[in-house]
Amino acid sequence: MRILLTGGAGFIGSALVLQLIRHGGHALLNLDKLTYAGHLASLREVADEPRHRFVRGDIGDAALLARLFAEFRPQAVVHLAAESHVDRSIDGPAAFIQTNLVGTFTLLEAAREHWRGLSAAEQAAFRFLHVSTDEVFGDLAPGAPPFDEGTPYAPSSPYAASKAGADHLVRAWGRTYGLPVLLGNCSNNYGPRQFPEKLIPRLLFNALAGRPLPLYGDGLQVRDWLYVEDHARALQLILERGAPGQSYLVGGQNERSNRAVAETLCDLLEELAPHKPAGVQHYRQLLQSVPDRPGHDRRYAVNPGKLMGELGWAPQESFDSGLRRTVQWYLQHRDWCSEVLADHDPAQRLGSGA
Ligand code: NAD
Ligand code: TDX
Repeated sequence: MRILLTGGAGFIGSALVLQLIRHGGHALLNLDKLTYAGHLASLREVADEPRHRFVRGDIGDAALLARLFAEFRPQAVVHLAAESHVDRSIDGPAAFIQTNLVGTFTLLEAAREHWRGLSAAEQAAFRFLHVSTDEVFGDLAPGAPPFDEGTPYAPSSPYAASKAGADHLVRAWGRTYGLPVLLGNCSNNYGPRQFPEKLIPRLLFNALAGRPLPLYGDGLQVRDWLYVEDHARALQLILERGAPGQSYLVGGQNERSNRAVAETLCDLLEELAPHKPAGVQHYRQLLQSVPDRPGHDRRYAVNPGKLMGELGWAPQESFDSGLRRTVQWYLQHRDWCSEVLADHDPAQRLGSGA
């Protein structure tokens, strides 16, 4: 399949590019703006791959999209480009509205225009897969059953609201115009190549540099963690075998409090990075409570039963094995870390924890 993929220089996008190139004969056109969150260093493994072409550009640029659709003639679109960090959405929501809502609308219109020009058989085979989040469902009460495909939307943060709006646009383009759309709503991902603003890489980078490990509020908020390669495998399955018009919840059934995640990570670092920064006896001593995130959701949890039952997906990593692989990856890829941090904040450097 010829796939136009957006956001493929980001964390999940780069994992999906690797997955689609290694498994299946797909050809990819990877459109990414290279914001602070996108890095060509994350695509080094496909740098010489003829089936992968990278284009730097904005999903909100309608003229660029028209040209790319005409040239590449994609048989599918996989849409991951987004502003993805909740804290940034609280500090400055405008970019989230622009990319996640207006950008998704612009991409849908370009895809619809292209799709209208296809033969009936090509139209039926075409797919628009929108990559979304469990955060659209909002705060899950303690003890309540995990989210499923029927859970009503109730987003809390500007980020979550912008993703919820994008989901609604995608469904509307399916229902009103007949575009064959699919949605994947996934829980918190972790793994290699995640920018160190998100919980796990932030704690990891700070621990290796001997800096405090900030836990918002009481640290007892719960997230449902999934290793990023398991998400990439789920997305490939949904793309290749999902039924148009359907959404699929994706999650690893690994509910953990943030404090438990932080403590497990500290214990892994004791084993894998025993030479600690000056003044650090135990990584756990760096844990520090800081003021809570405004509007912070206490719990997310996902029931992936439909994806498992209908498409045969099952995660391959447990939380413990995935976290170990993640820490090992960061310790072995100091070049990636330095490059990404240098792009972002030259004052920050990784410590010599390994
Ligand atoms: P990320 O922030 O690591 O990557 C986003 C990518 O999109 C970057 O490469 C960035 O340069 C690109 N981008 C941003 N604005 C763009 C624009 N206007 N035009 C073109 N490219 C643009 O995000 P991620 O964690 O990889 O998330 C990918 C997708 O998956 C997002 O849609 C996100 O909402 C969703 N998601 C993420 C998680 C998670 O835990 N990280 C969970 C569920 C769903
Ligand atoms: O320093 C921190 N300390 C802390 O306690 C950070 C960065 C986070 N937290 C808490 C907030 C959350 O309860 O950890 C939890 C996870 O935070 P994030 O990594 O910011 O993720 P979250 O807000 O849960 O959103 C993520 O999962 C769903 C992704 O960023 C989204 O893109 C995805 O849609």
